Amino acid sequence: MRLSRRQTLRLLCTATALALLPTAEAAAAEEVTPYSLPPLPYPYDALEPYIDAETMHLHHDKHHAAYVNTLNKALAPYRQWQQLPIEALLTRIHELPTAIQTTVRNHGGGHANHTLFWQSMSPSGGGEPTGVLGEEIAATFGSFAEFQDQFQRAGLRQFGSGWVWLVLTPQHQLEICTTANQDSPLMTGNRPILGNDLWEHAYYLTYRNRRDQYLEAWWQVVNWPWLGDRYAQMRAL
Ligand code: MN3
Repeated sequence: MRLSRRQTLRLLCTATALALLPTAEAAAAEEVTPYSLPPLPYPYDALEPYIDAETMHLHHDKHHAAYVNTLNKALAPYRQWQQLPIEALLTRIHELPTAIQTTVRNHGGGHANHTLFWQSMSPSGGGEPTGVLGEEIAATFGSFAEFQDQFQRAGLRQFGSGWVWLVLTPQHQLEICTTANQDSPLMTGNRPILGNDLWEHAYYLTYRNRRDQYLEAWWQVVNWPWLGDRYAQMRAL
């Protein structure tokens, strides 16, 4: 069969389009999504009765996932910034293009804060910190009980959504502070050791409006051995 010039051209175009298809698919698959939702280090119901399974599902699978997705989308046109670990991105927030600063503050902050939050809890949590962290908390606040009291009162005082933190300052002092929304202590040069989520989504299903009860109960799931290791790493930086 002899093809007209027009038919040949059409065939070639179709062939070219077909040849391009796999390439386009490959490009889509290669789309860089440098930040990813870490799986929970324990089952969803592992922290009950202190934190209920439904709260954990919504908090991790919906809230945290949304922070990660929005962060990846916002950074898609900024390849050079995508290379940075999330902590470095937050530490250097003021160097970022202004177009993405707010998104990185809110959603990058949300990603980092929640990643630390999941890791700082454990079904076998509770008790008191030992080792260097235990000693430093006692030396700084007078006692572990006094530290807990100050931490809870700071968490209760924070108006609206935010976080209450135990941080290591650039002068290597332990301090309790709060941040609004999803702001990270990294944005002001502090290293977060431990943080509790003061957003209502963290406690409302079980504790309703009683943030004080949530703050009190939360100590039962705090993973002090893991935090002791984290403290050693933060001090070494
Ligand atoms: Mn939260």
